[in-house]
Amino acid sequence: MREQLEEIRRRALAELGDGAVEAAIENVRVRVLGRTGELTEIMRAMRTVPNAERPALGRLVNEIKSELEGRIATLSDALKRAAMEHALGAAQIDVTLPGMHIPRGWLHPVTLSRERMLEIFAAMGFEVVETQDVEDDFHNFGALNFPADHPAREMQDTFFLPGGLLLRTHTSNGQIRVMEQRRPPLAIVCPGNCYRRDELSVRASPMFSQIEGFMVDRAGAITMGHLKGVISEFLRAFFGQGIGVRFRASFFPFTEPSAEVDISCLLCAGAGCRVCKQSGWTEILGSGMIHPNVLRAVGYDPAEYQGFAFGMGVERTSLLKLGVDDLRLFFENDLRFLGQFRSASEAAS
Ligand code: 2U9
Repeated sequence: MREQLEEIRRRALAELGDGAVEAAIENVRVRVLGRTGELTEIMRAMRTVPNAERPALGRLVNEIKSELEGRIATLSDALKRAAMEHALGAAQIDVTLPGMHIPRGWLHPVTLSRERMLEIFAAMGFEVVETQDVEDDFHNFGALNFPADHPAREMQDTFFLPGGLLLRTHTSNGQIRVMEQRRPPLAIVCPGNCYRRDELSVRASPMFSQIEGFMVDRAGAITMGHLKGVISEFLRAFFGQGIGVRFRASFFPFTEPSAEVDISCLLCAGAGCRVCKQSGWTEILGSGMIHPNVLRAVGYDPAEYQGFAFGMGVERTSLLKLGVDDLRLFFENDLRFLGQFRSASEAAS
């Protein structure tokens, strides 16, 4: 049996020479060391060996086993290292190649305008609140006193979603939600995207952004005078102290009385030109005292609370401020156009 063991060792070591490939190593491992391998068979046959010889033979089996295991481990490590070196050699990086230029971005002109507008309102004590774009009928229309047959509620004007939801057509939903949750005094501005079924054109876009705001306090504490003061202050801070501001009576379902606000034409300073259609004025926002039905819809008693609200399109306001004559330029993302606002972005950040 001793000779048999030495023969197993000799043959295995011959097969596990320095150049042994993976298949040969695996072959020896299974044939000699495996569960039904040659060494296991010998251990089993040990029962027939006289007691006196058994310990020495057992030691020899163990010695051969660890010798072969050690040799297999050494060869496997060497093979792994060689494979790794080969892979690294194939994927060598040429550190002398020129690097890839990653250009730094800057803020979009509409984002810059929005941030400036919010900054002016924040300086007047308004809090900025953002709410959801997907809304239900009540928060977008019902609570805002839109009659059931109002054209904005038609399929061709609003994007309706399954389950009675819709994409908000203005950010007024945010103001309704704030009023539902909180009690006056409140001074809030709500920026956000709005959606209407318009084709993208010089003047309109199916997605645009608005800033709306409101101020509510005890009845009598907030008047049309406060509305005029806040709006005039905002417009002069945004467009320049020298501009003219005028309020024109108007109608909205959610405000009564309502007023549209014009600024003196930025191009001709009020003298009259093609852009302002010789009127000297450009419409800039809508406003009014919050309708009693809107206050009731959020659980406020109109005899107890009163306030004003206003709304404006951010793209339209930016367009007038920057002297851009086509709304589409804000959505096309042509870097030749956007690049003109790079320094304004860097100055703001
Ligand atoms: C509540 C109560 C009243 C917000 C208002 C306007 C007038 C308005 C338009 C300007 C151009 C939207 O982007 S635009 O098309 N907005 O004319 N918005 S008053 O009134 C509200 C809002 C919320 C609870």
